[in-house]
Amino acid sequence: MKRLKLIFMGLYAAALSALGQSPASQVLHLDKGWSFSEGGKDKWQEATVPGTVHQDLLRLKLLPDPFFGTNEQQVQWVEDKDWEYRTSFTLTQEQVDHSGALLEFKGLDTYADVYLNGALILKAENMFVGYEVPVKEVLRAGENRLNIYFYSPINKTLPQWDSNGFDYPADNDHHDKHTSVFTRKAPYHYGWDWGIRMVGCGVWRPIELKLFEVADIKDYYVRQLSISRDKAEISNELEVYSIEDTDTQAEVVFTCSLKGQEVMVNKVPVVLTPGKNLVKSDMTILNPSLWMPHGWGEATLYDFKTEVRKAGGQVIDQVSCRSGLRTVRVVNEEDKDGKSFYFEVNGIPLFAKGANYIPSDIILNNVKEEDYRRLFRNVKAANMNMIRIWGGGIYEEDYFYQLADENGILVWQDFMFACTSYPSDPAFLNLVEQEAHYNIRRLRNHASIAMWCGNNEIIEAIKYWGWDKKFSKEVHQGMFTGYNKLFRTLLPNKVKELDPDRFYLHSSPDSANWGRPESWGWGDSHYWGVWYGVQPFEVLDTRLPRFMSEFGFQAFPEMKVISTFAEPKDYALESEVMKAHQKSSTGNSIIRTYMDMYYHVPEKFEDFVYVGLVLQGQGMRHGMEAHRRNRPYCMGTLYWQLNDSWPVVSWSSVDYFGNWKALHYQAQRAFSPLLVNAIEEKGKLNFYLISDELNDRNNLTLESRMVDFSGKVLKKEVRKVNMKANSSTCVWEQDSASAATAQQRTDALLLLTLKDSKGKVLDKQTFYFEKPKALNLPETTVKQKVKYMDGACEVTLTSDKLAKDLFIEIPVQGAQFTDNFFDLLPGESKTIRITSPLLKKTDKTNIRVTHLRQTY
Ligand code: NHV
Repeated sequence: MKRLKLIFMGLYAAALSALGQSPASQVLHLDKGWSFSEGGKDKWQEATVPGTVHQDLLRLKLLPDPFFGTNEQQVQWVEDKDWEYRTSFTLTQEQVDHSGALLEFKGLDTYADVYLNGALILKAENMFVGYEVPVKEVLRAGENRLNIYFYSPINKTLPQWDSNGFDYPADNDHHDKHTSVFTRKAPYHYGWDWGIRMVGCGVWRPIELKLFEVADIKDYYVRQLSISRDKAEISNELEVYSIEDTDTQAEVVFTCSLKGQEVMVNKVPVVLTPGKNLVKSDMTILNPSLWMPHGWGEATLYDFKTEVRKAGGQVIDQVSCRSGLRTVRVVNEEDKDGKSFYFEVNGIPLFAKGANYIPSDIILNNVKEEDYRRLFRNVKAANMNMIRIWGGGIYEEDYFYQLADENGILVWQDFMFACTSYPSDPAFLNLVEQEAHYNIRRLRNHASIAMWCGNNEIIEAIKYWGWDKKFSKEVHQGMFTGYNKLFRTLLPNKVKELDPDRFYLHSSPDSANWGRPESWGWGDSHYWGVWYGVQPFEVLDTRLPRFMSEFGFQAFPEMKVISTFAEPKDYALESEVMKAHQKSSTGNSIIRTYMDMYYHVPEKFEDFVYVGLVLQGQGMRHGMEAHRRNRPYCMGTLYWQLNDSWPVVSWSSVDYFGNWKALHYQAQRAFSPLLVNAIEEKGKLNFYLISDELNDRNNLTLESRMVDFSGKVLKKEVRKVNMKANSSTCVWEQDSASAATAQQRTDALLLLTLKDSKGKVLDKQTFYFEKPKALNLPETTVKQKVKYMDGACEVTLTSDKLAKDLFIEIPVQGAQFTDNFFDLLPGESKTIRITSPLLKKTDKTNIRVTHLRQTY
């Protein structure tokens, strides 16, 4: 919901009064003149608001760069201090004469006492809610002082920790006293197995002063009652709060438009009674243009606007929102295999392709709109249609969901609870209720939001993570009781009350558990047998979920990222600095074990980093393809994890600086809307065609060409094939034994090309019969020709022999490559365009090319 902001300008006011109107409301942004001090020290320095205390301390060089070396330790003292923020602002007599004044705090992190002109106006205690405080009585003409006293979230909750009787099992909270569970603050601030610990505080979202007359709009809900291709039935539901003592005659105008053209206008006469008023108005939109997820068509958005007008026409308040018309049904029903889990969008089953999203930065205010735009460009480029906002982070910015709406990316929205049990006393439940109320109302108009989920892995944890042994029977039993209060009662009731058309899942996963085969057919699944269970990637072919909501594998970020936090002397897996950037205690040894299964493990650190990237990409790709191949049994795959919140070794596919790891390129390939996929299963070599398109494709040709690593074509087979819409079909099978000889298995590859009847290539994939370490990869020199330009360069690569998993490296963070981590085929010439505003023609930036055979 966006408020139309009237910026108070003399000229504008004069123009309005000439029309017999006066500006009814105005919004002042209180983002200037801030300073901060350690609590009680009275040593004030300039502050940025919105922002966080870490950001301010860093700007003033009072903290070392927390990402560098082992500096994380040097910044921990911040969490034990209180911090004060203050500013002042000036109001004219005319401004204070408005009969309504609301101070809106869109996000305070977390425990804060707020004083306006010396009066305590708010005690905040939840990072995830916005507060609205009526301040008419406290404001004055001239200077107004606003002071915010933030308490150390650690010290604030230590008494609770002391009296609790047991330490909560929040192992990602990197402190021996797990206080994070008591505080409604982003869990990942306290550390995670990919996260730096920086428990800060601050005004993390804007503060606005709204001055108005008569009434203000508290909420605008565009409820989609029923949507079909013929018509959309909408209910406009408005909550207006009148500050008048008596009834006010008014008119509410609801407008729906599409691309600037009005589609529907409803005018509703109303009598606003003092206090809260609800205004409802139904709308029917004929032949609506439906919102489609990425890959299925346009993500059409309608503009909904509502104005409350006084008799006489003067606008009292107005809000607008953009929303797409669509249906999303989560089909989670018992069937012969257990319990299905899939999304049906506009009546059509959707195979969900995507990843799990964590907050983009440990310092949230570092994330700019351009960063979110880049994130969604990356999501779309990898052919995704869904992301899961995982429960250990934050409820994202409005802008985030706006981009998801515009780009056709469905959002699986967790509530912010992850991997530990939580308190469930009345005070805590009350905080959670406010948080659910605030965020459901804030977000429910977004077409992109596909479902709500109570938490990440908590029911699984209470049942299976050994807490029955770690805690007394009574405590363990209490965890179930508390769980039911929070996730099976409070949150679903809030969703039912405020967003009744959306599906709620109490936890992800709901019942499937990777260690229990009998549970695999039941709902969504987090399969961690790959990685934690050190099982080969091939198990993903058969240990199939109904919907994979998490599976993952780590890799180091590439060397240009490592070099931002480590010096060459630290380039060793077990150096202090590298260990400070590897938060998974078993991570390095797991990577090495897998590398040994599939690759020659290189000696050199730089090569280990490179092969690790290749390993992560290829292994995960194997899983994504298995999941797609096995639709409709399995109907989605969201890998762990999309992004990073600082430079670190992690499961991400895009690193902190926006560089794609090999995994992101592999996701792009594996998620291709039309995919050719070969796999050896039970003595057969099977060829699958997998389509996410909504129309069949007929009269296609599938060519399988066997090429040895020097480029000699050994075999060529061409088949006429059809590709069924929105499905996976095995179109061709061969006996493995006849498909390739023993020597061909190690010395040749299959190049699979799918073409339409006009010869246009629809997809192209390579297939190897053996693991990389069993292949007789040739030594070869890759020749490169580079064309430098401002903002871009083009590299043309050729090689006489196969150069497998070729990686092009340039020392520019966040540069975009049209392709990378690919197999350069013998004799092929491939041109890659690299773009970055930092590239200068005259710099002749160094371009390094590595391929697998060079690492042993
Ligand atoms: O460890 C990687 C990720 C986490 O960052 C994140 O919390 O929800 N991960 C692993 C698991 N879930 C998640 C699976 N957890 C277990 C594995 C093995 C035993 C117990 C738990 C994400």
